[in-house]
Amino acid sequence: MRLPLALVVLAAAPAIADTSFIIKVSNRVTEVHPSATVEVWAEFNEDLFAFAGSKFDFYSVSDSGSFTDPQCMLDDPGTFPGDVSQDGDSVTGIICGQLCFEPMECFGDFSNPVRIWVVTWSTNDFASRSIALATDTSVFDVYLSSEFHSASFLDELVEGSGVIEVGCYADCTGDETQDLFDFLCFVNQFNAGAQSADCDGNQSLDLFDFLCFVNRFNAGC
Ligand SMILES: [Ca+2]
Ligand SMILES: [Ca+2]
Repeated sequence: MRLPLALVVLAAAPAIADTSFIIKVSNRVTEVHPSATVEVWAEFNEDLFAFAGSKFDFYSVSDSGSFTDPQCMLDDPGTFPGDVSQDGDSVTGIICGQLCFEPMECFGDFSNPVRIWVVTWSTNDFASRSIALATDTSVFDVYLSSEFHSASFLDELVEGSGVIEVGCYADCTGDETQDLFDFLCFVNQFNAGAQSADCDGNQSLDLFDFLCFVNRFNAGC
């Protein structure tokens, strides 16, 4: 049986990736690791050439921590890392982009997804909670081809969302109880080489981190 042409074309079409912001959080925030690095990545349809630029605001739903040191990771003189609000809960007016004009050389980062912005979030309140993160975007442009024609993809953009987990270090599972599963959680992180397993904060993972975790567990949350 022959399929109608339209169906054949549909079946052969490649999957279209989301045009979206992705938010990555480096670690759970605890008294041992009181800050986390938060990254915003831009992802777009793989048929397109490169990320061109964006203007957005960045929010957390919390008044118990704050952002510092925002940085646009794209190396272009037209970029602006944003203004941290007085309460530290948001960064507004972020502009990150990479400009290319023919016939100039273009020295942009043409990765997809591409890391475009980084900020540090920290607190001195380690009560167990989840901090919601979100982008609010007014410009999102992508280069269509290597000839550097860009177009807005704001209508297709999926805004970024993420979560910072905060809690007591010894409650590794974050369920607000201390039990055997917290030891298993720590061992898993240790075996995975996670920064969060560096209990004594000396930038290496060894037996002393186990002893440190046992001490913190015994001290309680
Ligand atoms: Ca627990
Ligand atoms: Ca260590």
